[in-house]
Amino acid sequence: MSDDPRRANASNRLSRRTFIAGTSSILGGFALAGTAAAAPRIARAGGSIAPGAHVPVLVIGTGYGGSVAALRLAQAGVDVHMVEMGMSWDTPGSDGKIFANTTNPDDRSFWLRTRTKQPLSNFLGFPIDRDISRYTGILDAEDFSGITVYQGRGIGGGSLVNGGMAVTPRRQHFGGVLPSVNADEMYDVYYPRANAGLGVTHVDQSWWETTDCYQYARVGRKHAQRSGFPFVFVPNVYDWDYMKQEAAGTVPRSALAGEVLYGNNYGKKSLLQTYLARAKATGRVTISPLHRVTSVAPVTGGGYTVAIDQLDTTGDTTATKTVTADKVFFAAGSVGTSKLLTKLKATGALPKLNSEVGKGWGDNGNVMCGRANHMWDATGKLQSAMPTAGIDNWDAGGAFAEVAPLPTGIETYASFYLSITKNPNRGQFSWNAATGRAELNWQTAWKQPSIDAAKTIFDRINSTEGTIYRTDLFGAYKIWGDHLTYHPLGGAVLNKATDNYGRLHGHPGLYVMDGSLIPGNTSVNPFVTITALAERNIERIVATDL
Ligand code: FAE
Repeated sequence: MSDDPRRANASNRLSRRTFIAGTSSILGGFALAGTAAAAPRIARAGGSIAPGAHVPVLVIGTGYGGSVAALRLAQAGVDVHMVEMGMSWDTPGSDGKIFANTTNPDDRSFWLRTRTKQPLSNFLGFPIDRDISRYTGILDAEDFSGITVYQGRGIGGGSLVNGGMAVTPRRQHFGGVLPSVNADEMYDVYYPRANAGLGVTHVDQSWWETTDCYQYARVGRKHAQRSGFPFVFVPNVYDWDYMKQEAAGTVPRSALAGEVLYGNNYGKKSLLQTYLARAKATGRVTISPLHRVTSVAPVTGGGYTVAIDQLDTTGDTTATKTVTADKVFFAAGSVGTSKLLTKLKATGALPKLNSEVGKGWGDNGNVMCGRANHMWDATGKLQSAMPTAGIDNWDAGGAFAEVAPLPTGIETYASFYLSITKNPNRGQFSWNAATGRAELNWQTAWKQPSIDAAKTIFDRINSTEGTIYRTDLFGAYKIWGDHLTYHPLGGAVLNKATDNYGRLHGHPGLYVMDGSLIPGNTSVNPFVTITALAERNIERIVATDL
């Protein structure tokens, strides 16, 4: 990065615009209840794919799987076009910032909603959601029966909104995560490659021990260790030098201003600064933002027809395009890819997909909770929005709990956790012809194993500390945030819906590259595993299929 991260980000934005034009945790958000201030508008930059165009490779989605595929294909000399339903997020709003703050969501914050749907819906018992204008904002809170699935929307996918926790599963758990994949290869080659490609590093622990902004995490460590739980540091993709400068007051604040759920204006290395920047540098990758793929069907003689809706920032379709591609990579995320494939199989567009499509979907066992600390155990007014640590009780109790921030700007005397748990329940997508929608059959009651696993940690900590659960964060007297996930996985599971490298059965030239390949759980936060698996699969595909 440049010595001046502000300048580096500005120049990244500029070059990103050219890139697009060339195409012809973690935590809950807080806001005061009421109506949001006048909504900043973001102009979409650049052109887009032309109707009737033919491309060698079309990638659906620009998150982790899609970005890895695009980079490696381009490096192998293949021209790639990426189609992304979200915006390009390259132009500041009227407040001078590209992204809204977590404490003050506006219409940039949510995908096509007229009221925010913050993961933490209440504070001190009061509802905190507010009215906003309908806009193609950055965080989609997509409602299915029994669960709300949070996902990033825009070029960069989930990397725009996530907490940057870059966790490699413990090796002894890998067989349970991806049983058909050679673990030696993953740990010797593809996890290191993914971590390097993503810019993953550890926080400077001597700084962490003293800085105000990680007091909440030190309290989390103290409580974990006093109850005998292993407390582990986890790496992140945030630029730690930038965070130190934020703490010193020499640069504009981002993680220390609570930015995360609705984007980070500085400091976080999203895919825009890593894989997608390198893809751009090849000169072979172009992107159409605000374009949503609606259909993929075989063309007689080879290749595929891809139907695409072009959207405006209210979500209305302004044009419908049909293009052709020799090969199509589904990288629309677990939900996006599962919904598309379920629809395409059921409606006969891709009739040869097998019966595994839509199956094996899980929530990575996500469940949230808060604990009320004693008044002498303050967690701090200033909290970095980037988590750095967790409580690992996976072996004994089936839970890995991220010590998450509550960056409200006030002292809350609360400890907050997102637990990833060993939850065996799996949902399935199916096509509802009457509504014209793909539906997921999840039930909120299926979170009970996650709550039980999380309780193996927090019941004991509460007992040791003489503390209680917070009951004011998810609704009146509700302890568990069991209505949501940040980590959708599965729906087109590796070696079931696809072969062991992501090739969809029945339709040569169609591939799956994203979190839908992973059967429901990764035992830790998922994006490093999604990236490493994509690195493994695309290496094989480049070697044998091109
Ligand atoms: P993803 O990144 O979701 O990319 C899919 C892309 O496809 C998106 O940009 C979509 O807009 C686009 N798309 C979908 N449908 C279509 C369509 N029909 N046409 C065109 N484009 C489409 O997929 N994970 C971690 O490891 N560590 C964390 O700290 C962490 N924190 C998180 C915090 C939040 C609030 C959230 C929401 C997620 C978090 N995650 C975290 C999860 C992580 O971001 C997620 O697993 C990955 O982004 C999934 O990567 P994929 O490539 O599968």
